[in-house]
Amino acid sequence: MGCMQHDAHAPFVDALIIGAGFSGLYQLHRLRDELGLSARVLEAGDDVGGTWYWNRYPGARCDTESNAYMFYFSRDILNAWEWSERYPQQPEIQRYLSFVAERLDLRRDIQFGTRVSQAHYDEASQQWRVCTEGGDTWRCTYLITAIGCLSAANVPRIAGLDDFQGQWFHTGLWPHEGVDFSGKRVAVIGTGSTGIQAIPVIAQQAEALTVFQRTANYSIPARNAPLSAEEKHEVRSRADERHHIMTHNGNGHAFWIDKTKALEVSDDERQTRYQAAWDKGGLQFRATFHDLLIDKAANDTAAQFIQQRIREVVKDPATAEDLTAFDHPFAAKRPPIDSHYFETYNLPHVQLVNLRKTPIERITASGIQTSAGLFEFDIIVFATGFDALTGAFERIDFRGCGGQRLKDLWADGPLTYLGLQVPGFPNLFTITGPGSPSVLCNLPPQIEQHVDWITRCIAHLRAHELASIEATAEAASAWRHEVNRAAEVTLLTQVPHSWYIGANVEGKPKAFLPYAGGLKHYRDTCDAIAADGYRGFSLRPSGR
Ligand code: N01
Repeated sequence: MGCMQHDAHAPFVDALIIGAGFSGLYQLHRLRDELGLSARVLEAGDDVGGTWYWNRYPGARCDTESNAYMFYFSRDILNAWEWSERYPQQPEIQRYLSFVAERLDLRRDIQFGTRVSQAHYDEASQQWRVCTEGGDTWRCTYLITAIGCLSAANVPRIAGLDDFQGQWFHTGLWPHEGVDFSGKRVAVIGTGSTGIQAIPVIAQQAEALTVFQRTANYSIPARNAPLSAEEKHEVRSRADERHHIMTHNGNGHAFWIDKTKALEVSDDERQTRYQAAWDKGGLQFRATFHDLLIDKAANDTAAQFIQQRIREVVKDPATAEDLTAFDHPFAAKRPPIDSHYFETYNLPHVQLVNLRKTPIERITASGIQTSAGLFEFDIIVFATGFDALTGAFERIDFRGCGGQRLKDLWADGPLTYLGLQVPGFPNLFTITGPGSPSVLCNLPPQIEQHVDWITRCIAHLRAHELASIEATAEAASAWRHEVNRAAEVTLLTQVPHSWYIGANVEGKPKAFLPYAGGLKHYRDTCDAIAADGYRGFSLRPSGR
């Protein structure tokens, strides 16, 4: 409880924002510079960036194309920035966010090196009291989480890790000074988007690299390249057109999903279309046909195409077999894109261990013991993902009305209304929270939508002299039902071990976490609810 007891003189701001990534920066700007509120960001890292501050692993790069991975709320800011490559690398995104922070003079209201540990709602004062690990207390009217969807690193509890005499790292908490792999025997555990980005880069340095794969993963070539002068010009000249697509399709990317169904064209036509998408590269591959994520038979055609391409690349037949032993539909888990990932397995110093055949038994002082024997390493890299969407909330002791713990309320899975608010937690807003499109979407446009909605909501409260807004329990329960319904019509639920349902973290309740109904439909729903007098929320006057 500590800091909560001595808060009579704790500083007060209208709005406190936790996190200084894309979400926190834009939210600070809108509340401070447009609504004129006093606002402060508390950020655990020593700089802006959020996800991109922590994820500095080798090869860290965004899978969204740079022209869609940026803010669109200000054409001045958009026009003043220039990306160098088709997909931005981590340091460039960090520079971009720093540029935005400078341009909007945000840094003066961000407190770095400050990790929030507790946030309790005080019903008498209708204020939030927020404590930090350093022992500071703040009071605020509105508390906004901008803590990211994939920010709580998941290091699997493998027996013996403490015995390991070498070094180990999780990709999401990468040392700022970097890691020198030269002359080292390196293990990478995990072949999700992160592992697939990191493995080819680590292979360039390491003396020997062993990849431990549990689930064979699809990946599409990224075909990254520097942007030409014409492409750089187009980022600006076609911004309106691109933004229209990003906000009117389901996934927030700057491409439309083809309206054709996979099985309504001839085999030749289908192959030609897949090949063109493969050659173009990128996440757009899954937009080749309209029904890839809803019809298993359609999806199978994409899966087979990808399997054939991988088998053409990987020379060792046993390795190719292990890499393509898919057990889930294509893109039912977030599909990675890669730069020479499969080619990496043709290098003589790189080997693959299929954990489905020979599972890890334990980690020892010198390496990883599998059922096939001991592999010795100097460095183990965990590319094992995140406690997604709810993990970052679990790490803060949130308590709402009547002292209710968020942890308890979410014991069977998150309960939110629109992924924006939680019943019993007045004036707590959760940017890209569970139950919003979040990770099923390109995040910057989803973040802009959430921040815009929250800002309008707070403006509404102030204009009508309302003290608080809170999701009703009924609305949250109905929304949970809608989140499940939207997922069930897709193939996304056909992956038993997906992090979309929390299955990657031991003990985590199984519940579908993001909203799969698409960003456009979601935004229309949020807007209609606001226009309808904030249907499903209770709005309370001051001093209720
Ligand atoms: O994590 P993941 P990630 N023993 O959970 C394996 C975003 N992202 O960091 O599939 C052995 O996808 C696990 O195996 P399995 C993006 O949204 C974005 O790669 O569970 N293996 C899997 O192979 C992405 O989807 C960018 O069987 C274990 C891997 O570790 C999300 O982050 C770049 C294990 C984890 O894959 C997460 O991606 C990178 C164990 N005990 C990431 N536990 C952009 O470009 C887990 N694994 C924006």
